[in-house]
Amino acid sequence: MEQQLKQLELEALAKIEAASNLKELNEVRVAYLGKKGPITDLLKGMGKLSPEERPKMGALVNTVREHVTEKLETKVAHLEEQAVLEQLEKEAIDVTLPGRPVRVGNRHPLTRVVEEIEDLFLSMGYEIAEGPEVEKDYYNFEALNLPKGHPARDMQDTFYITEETLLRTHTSPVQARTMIEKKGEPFRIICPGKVFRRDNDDATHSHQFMQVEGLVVGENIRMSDLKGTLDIIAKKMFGADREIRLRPSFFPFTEPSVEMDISCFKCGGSGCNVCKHTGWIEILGAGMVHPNVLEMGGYDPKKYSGFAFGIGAERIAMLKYGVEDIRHFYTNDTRFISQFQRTEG
Ligand code: 2NL
Repeated sequence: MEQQLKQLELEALAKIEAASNLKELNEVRVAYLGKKGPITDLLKGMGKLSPEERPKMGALVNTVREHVTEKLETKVAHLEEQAVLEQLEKEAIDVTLPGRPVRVGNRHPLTRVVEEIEDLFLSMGYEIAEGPEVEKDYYNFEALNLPKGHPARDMQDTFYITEETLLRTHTSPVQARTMIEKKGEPFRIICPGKVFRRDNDDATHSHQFMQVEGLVVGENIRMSDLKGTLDIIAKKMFGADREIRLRPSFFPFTEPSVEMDISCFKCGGSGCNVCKHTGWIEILGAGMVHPNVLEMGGYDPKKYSGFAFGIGAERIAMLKYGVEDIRHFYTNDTRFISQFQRTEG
């Protein structure tokens, strides 16, 4: 009987060892330790043994049962741990994978130019004024000394909505409106915004573009104030060593009128392809506000004077960033836009 028990134990332990999952293990448990198993049978048969043999055999059966139970439990624990490890392995996330790059945008070159001009003038105490892009003929032309039939209207031929309503050809109507709003008080403003002209688009012309105009009205505002302000713009936008040159010009809303050139930022004035071998680059138009314009705006031209200027943002951006075709600004090709990388300022 002892021999039989040993045999059973070895058999059970071998089967436990061989079991590869919990189900198989349970089958082993039922087969050997269950109510109908051989060990239970042996215990039941103890009655047939002599009283001397009984305790010895009882102890032996118990030892075998303990061995088998212990081995089973160890194996169960092992299989469960194995299962957890396998699951962890299967669900593992590779945190060392490189992340997907976040696409960072950058400001449009025109926005950069406009914001640079805005920052400069805000720092000098100017306000930023805005107004409608669909304008009345009155504010776009009449109030700026361009009555109906004035030949200079042809230069700014535009898109009419009705006889009296049009897409503004410059941001000057915002300034004309501001004069009325300020009711005779001195002020300094700049007006950035979209303007429209009936032009055929090519590398240097666009039927829509961005303008930044400036207007200062007060007592004793003089040509020298304009010149000093223009000098500051030139140096801020194109470098501290720029010089400016004013040439006489004509605008219906200013008298006298000037055009400002800067010394070439590429060659310094000796002549190159950027300045077309003149040493100078035309940047903007300006002048002293025409007395008629002041008067229509509600300012007495005998007491008040003012200066004004108009800058085309595209032209500035083209010069600053070396853009050869104005249409690049509007076609929204990211290969163009992304060349203007994010830098502070
Ligand atoms: C240019 C020239 C200019 C103005 C704009 C202005 C506005 C008022 C009164 C007087 Cl309300 N003047 N604006 C004056 C001179 C020139 O723009 O070439 N712009 C792109």
